[in-house]
Amino acid sequence: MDDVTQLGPPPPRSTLKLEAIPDLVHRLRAGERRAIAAAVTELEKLSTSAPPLLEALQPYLGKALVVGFTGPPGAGKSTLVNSVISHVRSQGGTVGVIAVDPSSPISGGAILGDRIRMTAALDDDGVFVRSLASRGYLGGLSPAAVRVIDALDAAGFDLILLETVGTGQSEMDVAEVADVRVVISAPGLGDDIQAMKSGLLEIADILVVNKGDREGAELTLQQLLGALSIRSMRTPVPVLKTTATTGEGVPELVKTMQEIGQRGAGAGPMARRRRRARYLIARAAADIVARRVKEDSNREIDGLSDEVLSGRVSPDVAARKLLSK
Ligand SMILES: Nc1nc2c(ncn2[C@@H]2O[C@H](COP(=O)(O)OP(=O)(O)OP(=O)(O)O)[C@@H](O)[C@H]2O)c(=O)[nH]1
Ligand SMILES: [Mg+2]
Repeated sequence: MDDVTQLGPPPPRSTLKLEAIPDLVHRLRAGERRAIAAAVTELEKLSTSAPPLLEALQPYLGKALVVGFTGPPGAGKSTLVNSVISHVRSQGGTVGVIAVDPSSPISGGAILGDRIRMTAALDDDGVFVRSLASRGYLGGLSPAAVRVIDALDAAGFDLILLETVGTGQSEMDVAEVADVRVVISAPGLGDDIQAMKSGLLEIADILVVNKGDREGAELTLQQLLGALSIRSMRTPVPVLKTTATTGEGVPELVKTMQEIGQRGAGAGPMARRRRRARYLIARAAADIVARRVKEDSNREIDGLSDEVLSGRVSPDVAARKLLSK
């Protein structure tokens, strides 16, 4: 078996000693902020202590509902996250937030952390926010986000929100691991329905038209409903209108998120844990294959390449041959 850790760059050394992991997990489970922050840091950087730490967290996973908030830059995702936090907190629930590549330069949207700070939620033990920059994570951004989800889940947060800009593949990947996917649009984003066509519509469990206070919100809503009816989606996707700045429509959004999270074959703690584990396995497997293919002196790949070049086998068949080894 290939060992993933031997194929890539060496993992960053950790100051967290193996013997200290049980205590860290104990304190994290008790909701101690510093312990949660320390665990998240180890996991996002995939330090040498990350694998044993992840293993120690496994028995405690599956409680949190993971909801992805995806949409074009400037749609109001961070503002909506903020608004959802306020609502869930008012009901006594706790919220963890992972913002992936926050604040695109295009929209000039504030960094999520700043928005939360504005509401003083950072002083609230029921809320934990971590932003992941788009670079600097060993093994990729999405697996880093998945590991951070595990830490927040084990720490007992009821709801984990993942904010991603719905433009790149890694963001779409992150959506894959969410239990519920909320796709957010807004009027006045220019070609917003067009932006929705880049696969976003297909992954949505809930569609939100935010900036409901703006002119054109109703039109955007109608356009989305039109686009949905053309696509004959498997199950009808709820389309909701919100105004993130005032909180209007947010209680309905949260209720719908919870309902969708609780029904269907993909619901329940085991299904949630399995979804994340499957994703990590698929990513690790893809990385192993990609690295093998890139190796310069790989006779097997050279042989297969020659066969593909000569037209004897298709790239697809060559890939299958490679995987069956
Ligand atoms: N009028 C109005 N403005 C809103 C609403 N929601 C968000 N905004 C504003 O829209 C701008 C962008 O909001 P963000 O929450 O940063 O949007 P985002 O989708 O997180 O943006 P990126 O993270 O950059 O992709 C900010 O100026 C918000 O104040 C809303 O419901 N109504
Ligand atoms: Mg944002």
